Amino acid sequence: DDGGPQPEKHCGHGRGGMGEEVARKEDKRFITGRGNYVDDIKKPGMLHCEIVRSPHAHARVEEIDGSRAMDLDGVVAVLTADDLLEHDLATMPTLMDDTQDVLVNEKVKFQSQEVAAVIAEDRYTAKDGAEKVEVDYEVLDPVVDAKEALEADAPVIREELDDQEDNHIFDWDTGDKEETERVFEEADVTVEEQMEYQRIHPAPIETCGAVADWDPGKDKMTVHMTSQAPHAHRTLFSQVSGIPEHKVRIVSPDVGGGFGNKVPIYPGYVVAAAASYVLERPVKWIEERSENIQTTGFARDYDMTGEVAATEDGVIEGVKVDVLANHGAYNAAAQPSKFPAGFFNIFTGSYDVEAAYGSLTGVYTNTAPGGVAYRCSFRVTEAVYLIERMVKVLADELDVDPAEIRRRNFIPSDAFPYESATGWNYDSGDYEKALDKALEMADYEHYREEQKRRIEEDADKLLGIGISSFTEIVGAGPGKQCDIAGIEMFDSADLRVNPTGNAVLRIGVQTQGQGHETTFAQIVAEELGMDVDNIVVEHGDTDTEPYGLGTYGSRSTPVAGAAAAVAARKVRDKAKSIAANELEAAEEDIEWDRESGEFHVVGAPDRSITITEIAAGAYMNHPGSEEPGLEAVNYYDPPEMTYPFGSYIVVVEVDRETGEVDFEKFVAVDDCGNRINPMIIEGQIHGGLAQGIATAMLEEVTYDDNGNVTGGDFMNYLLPTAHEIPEFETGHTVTPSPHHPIGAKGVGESPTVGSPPAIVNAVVDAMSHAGTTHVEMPMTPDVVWEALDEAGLAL
Ligand code: PCD
Repeated sequence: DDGGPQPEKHCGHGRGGMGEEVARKEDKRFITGRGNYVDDIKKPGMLHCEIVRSPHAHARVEEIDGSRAMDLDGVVAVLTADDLLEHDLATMPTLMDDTQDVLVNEKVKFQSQEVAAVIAEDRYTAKDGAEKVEVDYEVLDPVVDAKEALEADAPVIREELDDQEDNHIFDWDTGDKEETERVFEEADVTVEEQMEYQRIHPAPIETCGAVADWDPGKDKMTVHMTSQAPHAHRTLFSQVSGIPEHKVRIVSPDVGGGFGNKVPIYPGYVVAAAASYVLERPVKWIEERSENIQTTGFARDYDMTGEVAATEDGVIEGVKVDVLANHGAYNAAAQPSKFPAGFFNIFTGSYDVEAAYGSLTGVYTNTAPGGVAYRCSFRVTEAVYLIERMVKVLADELDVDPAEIRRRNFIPSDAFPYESATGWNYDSGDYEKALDKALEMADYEHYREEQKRRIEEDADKLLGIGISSFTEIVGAGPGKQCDIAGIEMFDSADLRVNPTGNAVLRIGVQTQGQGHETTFAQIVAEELGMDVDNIVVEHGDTDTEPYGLGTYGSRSTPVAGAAAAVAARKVRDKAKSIAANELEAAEEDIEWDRESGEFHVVGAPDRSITITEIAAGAYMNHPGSEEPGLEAVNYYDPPEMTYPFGSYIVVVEVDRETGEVDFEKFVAVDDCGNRINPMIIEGQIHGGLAQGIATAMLEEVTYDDNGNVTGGDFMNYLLPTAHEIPEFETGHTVTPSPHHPIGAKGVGESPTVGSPPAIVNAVVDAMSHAGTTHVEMPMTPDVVWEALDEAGLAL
């Protein structure tokens, strides 16, 4: 082998391989209105499903009367838990081994929970019908706050579970407690800060939905659904329904954003499938916006306390964290089953820390279930926020520049592969290089001067500079470490080259807008010397694609991307023997040249042959020593995860009169190893930064004491618009992953993971001269003004 593509040297063989800014193949259909989303699917005889939801957060269901709904012309059925019980479908497993009601059996546990379903000839009638379903409730006291849920007199939410006498779900810890305590006792300095990562919601443009179609002629269930993990969903569907897996087909067509929201299975999908099975007609269920925000997987909701022990020079020796995690009414977090706190373990970040200890308690509350990885590799976002905030807290305590304190603590670039204090193996990194680049791009020294000047002049607008030098962990597996409901987290690619020299690549992951139809074709183009236009990428249909675990945790490039490269290399190997046959040379004498993409005889570059000619040979003149055809499959179990990183620098102006925050400068330097498509990466960074700004400045799902969702629609759950988003200046460094076949790491999540602490650090930095150590997200003007007021800075 030629050792794979080299960093940044592979640009421009001109065939659309690694490093080329190939225009997105999928955009032609998206921008001409030819996308095919679940709600675009219409089937003959299709019925519509509307879900009746509880107005109460905690209540016993006494009686459900669907008769007035049934009287409506066009209503075909009203389904309740009793109907589902007949088919053993009243409950479903969550991804964390809990059991959730599909339709409420006895007790409602959060507001807007699914109580009944109305099936009708059209959507309007279904909705009218849902309003006519009468439900008698015995209203119970709810508890929505995680701390209150643990108090002795709190109502017990999950009393139906054996041995469940309170709202406590689990305790988890990691690291070396004694050693960490020792380090803290002996340290020169310790700092502590409590901070909340508020409940937020992925809120993709397209809400969740499904079209379920039971075919009694074939005994086959086809479900078109908004799925980030079609194969895993097929297996779970089969297990829950009892329909054999080869008679279940899940199709995830075009998906309008996932962001972790479409990893779990929700009751609506199951109801649609059950209704289709019972009524023997296709049934469509499409969520409304508020249903999506109020009931489907939320993210974060961690109440965290961080502590750091350091020398007086600011060398970090120990990190301690303690978390209270609100999981909602069911434990339905979407993460590898062996990690109840996801990848929160990566809380020592980019720093070489001697001792670390983390503990976490998960609790039930009367709120929607969740804990999905919203643009986050399973809770690493919370961990990154905590450590990057704590580094700033320490820097202020010691009066050391926040850039300088990071430099003193970075894991040195020659220390990789590096094992962290909590036992994780970082593959590669060069943190100082990324920070230096960001500092230069941000004109850091200039803004520090300007900041001083404004303080001295008692200016109305303060300046704050925030840094985040984050490390992420993406690309789950390995399978032995990471599984979903027991299925190991590998991924797959199946590459078939046609006689005329073009190819179809089928992959186990699903795209929700990331551009896989382009980037995965680029991987094959690079590895086979084929033109990118000659490769079509298919995904999202379990009847034709190889089994894969889905797209989340930025795992597509690290895992399925590796599978695509390996499959292409297998094809290349076989191509050599065909080339030998065609060129009448010995196979050992055939060499593949990455630059030209051609196969030639060693020492005779003019005796060469292209992949197109080889494809013809494979079908029209195959060597007797080989099977005809030219294809390969690879199931890739990664040896490790990949650890992308970056440094973000945010400069903000804080208005002392209004509490308003303006972005002056926003610099993002990312390192995702070898880059497949720089333009797509740039788009990923922009989108992710917008979501990071949303988290830091605007978004929060809130509840009142009665359990009413008060942040459950776009009037109250504030998404940023173009108006709130500043210009971004992006840069990159390239530190390849040593274990990935093409040296790539994931990148899609980095900006959302890395940016909130940079933004909060910037706002805190504007006030730290007056003693402010923390400001809670979302930093709306009133929150910022309060902080200014407390520091004596408000005007
Ligand atoms: N890349 C390149 N290069 C490199 C890396 C990467 O080029 N080195 C590219 C790829 O290929 C793609 C992208 O970029 O295309 C991304 O990638 P990644 O990182 O691997 O990732 P993925 O797996 O593919 O995806 C996932 C992600 C996530 S996770 C999220 S959230 C988000 C992101 O992605 N989502 C979304 N992004 C996006 N975009 C869009 N448009 N949409 C969406 O939805 Mo989770 O966990 O689920 O929460």
